[in-house]
Amino acid sequence: MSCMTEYQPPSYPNNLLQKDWSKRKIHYLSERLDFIRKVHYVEVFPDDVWLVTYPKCGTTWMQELLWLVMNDFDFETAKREHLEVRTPFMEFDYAISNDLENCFKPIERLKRPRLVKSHLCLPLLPHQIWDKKPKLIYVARNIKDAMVSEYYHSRNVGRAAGRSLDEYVRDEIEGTQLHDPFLHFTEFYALRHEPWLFYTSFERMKLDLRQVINDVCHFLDKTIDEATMEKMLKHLSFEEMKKNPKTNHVWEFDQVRAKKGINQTPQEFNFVRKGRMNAYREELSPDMVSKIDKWVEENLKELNVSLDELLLLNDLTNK
Ligand code: PPS
Repeated sequence: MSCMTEYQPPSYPNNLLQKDWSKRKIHYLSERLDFIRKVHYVEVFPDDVWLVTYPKCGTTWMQELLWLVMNDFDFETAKREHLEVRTPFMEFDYAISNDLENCFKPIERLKRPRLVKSHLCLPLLPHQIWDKKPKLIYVARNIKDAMVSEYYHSRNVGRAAGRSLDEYVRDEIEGTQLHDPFLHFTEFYALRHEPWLFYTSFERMKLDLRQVINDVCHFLDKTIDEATMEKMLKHLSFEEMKKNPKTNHVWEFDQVRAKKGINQTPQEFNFVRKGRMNAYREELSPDMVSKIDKWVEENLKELNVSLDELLLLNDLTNK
């Protein structure tokens, strides 16, 4: 398992959230501290669009949606080029190359307006995000489904090392720095009414994708006609994305496997895997479900928010 260490960035988003940031524990991979220091100073443009999520919360789904909305619904290019090349994951290049000099080149080379993906929590993002306030989309998901999804992802890159799903999740709960995933969600949730930020959830996308597409178009000042909406709904459907080689992170996984010396693609490999809400119930043992429930409940109680609120399921009329 990767080793996390406590880390303090050079400055905090004091202008966004008023809280005692000195007490906010932040953890990052100990072997990547030089990288995370450099992220703080990454240049951000006012016309950027940033997609930020905790891992396995529906990033890829929203990424494809956003890229299409931002690129005049160019389905042809979307079907021709890998998603992660069209809209890079900021932390990816360094994880593969360990090259501090060039690791931001994939986002620097992008034609503006850029669409950038990141899994970093609010205070670890480039500080120009909170100064320039580019458009930012945040997608939350039930942490239980995200953890199960992460397990299968880890297996694909040789990280789960013979552990069962229950064992993996138990290790995550015990090893995760308490609050980390919850603070990731709650800090963006607290900003959900900011005009430059669009906060949604995997669950909202599952329940009403059409509405989310409409909301995103509105947020990005774009229009969509009914025929294009129908094409979007089909292209973004689970069935289509599952069989689309350009939305299954084939390009990224090939590099990860090459770096780790994994020669074979696992037979069951498919990044777009199950795509369901609450599927964790069928996969985890009842004991493990109650253990996670307790963990979630304790954390959210301290943070004074419910899971339904974080997933925007408490009030389906609330944007
Ligand atoms: S990552 O690696 O953090 O970027 O992963 P991320 O893209 O955030 O999350 C992967 C999960 O999203 C599901 N997915 C979808 N669900 C429904 N419909 C569509 N079109 C879709 N595309 C991706 C994917 O299957 C992963 O969830 P699980 O639960 O593993 O199926």
